[in-house]
Amino acid sequence: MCNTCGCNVTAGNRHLLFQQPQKKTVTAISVLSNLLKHNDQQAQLNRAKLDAHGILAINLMSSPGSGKTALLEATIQRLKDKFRIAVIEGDLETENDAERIRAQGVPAYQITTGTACHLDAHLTQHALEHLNLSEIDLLFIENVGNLVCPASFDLGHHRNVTLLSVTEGDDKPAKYPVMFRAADLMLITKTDLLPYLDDFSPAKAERCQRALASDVPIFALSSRSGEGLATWLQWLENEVSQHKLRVQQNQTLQPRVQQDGHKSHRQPPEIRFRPV
Ligand SMILES: Nc1nc2c(ncn2[C@@H]2O[C@H](COP(=O)(O)OP(=O)(O)O)[C@@H](O)[C@H]2O)c(=O)[nH]1
Ligand SMILES: [Mg+2]
Repeated sequence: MCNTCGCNVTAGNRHLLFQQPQKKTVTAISVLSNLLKHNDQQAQLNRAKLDAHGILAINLMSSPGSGKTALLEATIQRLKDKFRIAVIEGDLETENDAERIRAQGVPAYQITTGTACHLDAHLTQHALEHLNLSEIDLLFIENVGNLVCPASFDLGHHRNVTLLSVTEGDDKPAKYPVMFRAADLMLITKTDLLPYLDDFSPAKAERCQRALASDVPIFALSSRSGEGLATWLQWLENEVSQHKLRVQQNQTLQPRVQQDGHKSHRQPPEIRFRPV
């Protein structure tokens, strides 16, 4: 998990490490925990900025290749005349996904994290500076493909959407509970492939999600065939209008960030030394 492996240090927050007090008692874990605190503060600032512009921000999380960018392409094609959409893309390298989004005629900013396996609030802040916020209603943030770390970082967004494609196996919510517990909405994607996969059961995927005490909506869809997209688009439209009302009433919405995610993972086995 981020606080022990050190992956919560990114290009966006590395400078904060050098502002930490240099006491002898400072441990790697306390320094990394402080970074998480700084992340939360930056996330609150990001959310306040988005709210001031009436923007709803949705964080898409999943394994690499489960169809996040394809879903964004299909969504933009269908909603871009209704809402002003923009996208922040996160990958370790390349501008590929941002180019795919720009080809749909909406602005996109690509974050390349280098080695970091997730986005954080500082990287998001930097990306927000490259977008014209007064011309956006709906901002998607496509997180780095990873089923663990992205769930633990508040970016300043409002909703988490977690994708599970049918080629990944229906037990993923059981194996990666931290990620799936963070979901405000779960999407089962690539359903056009179901006829070729005899071992993926959407009902079992749903049971695994519900076993996490999660009562969030679950939609199944295919960006390729368009099947099931209408329900997702309707959910988005409701979310945008609810957020506009919230902002008018000076309220906001926090996503289900799993900061203490490591506590939900099994503890590593105790190390014992053989007697010599
Ligand atoms: N058959 C099928 N393939 C899909 C679908 N959505 C995405 N893909 C393919 O899955 C691969 C990864 O998709 P991409 O959107 O780049 O995934 P990301 O890494 O999560 O952004 C690409 O080859 C897509 O064409 C779908 O609904 N059906
Ligand atoms: Mg992508």
